[in-house]
Amino acid sequence: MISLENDKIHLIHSTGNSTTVSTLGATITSFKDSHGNQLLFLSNNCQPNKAIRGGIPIAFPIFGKPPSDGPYKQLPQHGYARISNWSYDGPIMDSDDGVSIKLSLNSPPQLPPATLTYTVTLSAHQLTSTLHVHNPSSTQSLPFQALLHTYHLANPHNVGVIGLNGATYLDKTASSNKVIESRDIVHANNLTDSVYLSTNDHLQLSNGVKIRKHNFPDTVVWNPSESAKNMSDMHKNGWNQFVCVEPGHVNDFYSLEPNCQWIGMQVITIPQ
Ligand code: TA6
Repeated sequence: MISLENDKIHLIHSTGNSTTVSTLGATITSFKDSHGNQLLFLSNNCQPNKAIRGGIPIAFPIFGKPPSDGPYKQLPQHGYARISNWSYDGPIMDSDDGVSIKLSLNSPPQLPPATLTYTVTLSAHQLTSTLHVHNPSSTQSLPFQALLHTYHLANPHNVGVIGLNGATYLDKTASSNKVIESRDIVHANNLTDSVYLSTNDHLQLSNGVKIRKHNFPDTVVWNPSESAKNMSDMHKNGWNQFVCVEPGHVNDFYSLEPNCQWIGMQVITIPQ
């Protein structure tokens, strides 16, 4: 079932799983299993006219701070997608096989043209997010970065990330030194801001949640820890309630050829 409530779209699957998508940034703000257990973190202090703190915000066409030069230098951190109002384009399907919707957004006029389509699909055991980027130009390539900034609801002291062992990461807490990951389970239980490069498309949280990604070669693991006390939209101790595992293409800019499409996907699977 699909129901609309102001700027929110609620999807409910026949198993009882549910998810909610806000048109602000096409941000998924809730994902509950059939028992009503919430799987995504959402701050109690989200602020109007700011990106939603939690859920699955979309970073596009840049990740992190804007470049010092080029067409994106005036953009806010993580770009415009997560702070823009997307259009709800209606249902794709609504059956036992899945409940799926589509949203779309065109780039602001002063930026390189891009047409974004975002589909969210809820099924018996999975939540799938798919970002389609279309380059409408017939002459110019479209440079972009893209990332799904996913806040899994979990205590980072108890739940870690499995599947990163052997990957090289940039430790942004230490001037982005390159480090090779030697841990089987990565616990982001203190200040952590690691950009893992060319990672495995199959990751897992140690609580059983599985993450599969496609066309997102990189994975960011982040916990602001106590530094989050300075974040006005993070509730007290919120940083001890999420594990951010963010599939993205962020180590460089992807160059989408004229009239071409790119698709990035994340599938979150509930433990059986
Ligand atoms: O996810 C990693 C990161 O790039 C961190 O460096 C931190 O800036 C985080 O994103 C949150 O960014 P935000 O703009 O949502 O406060």
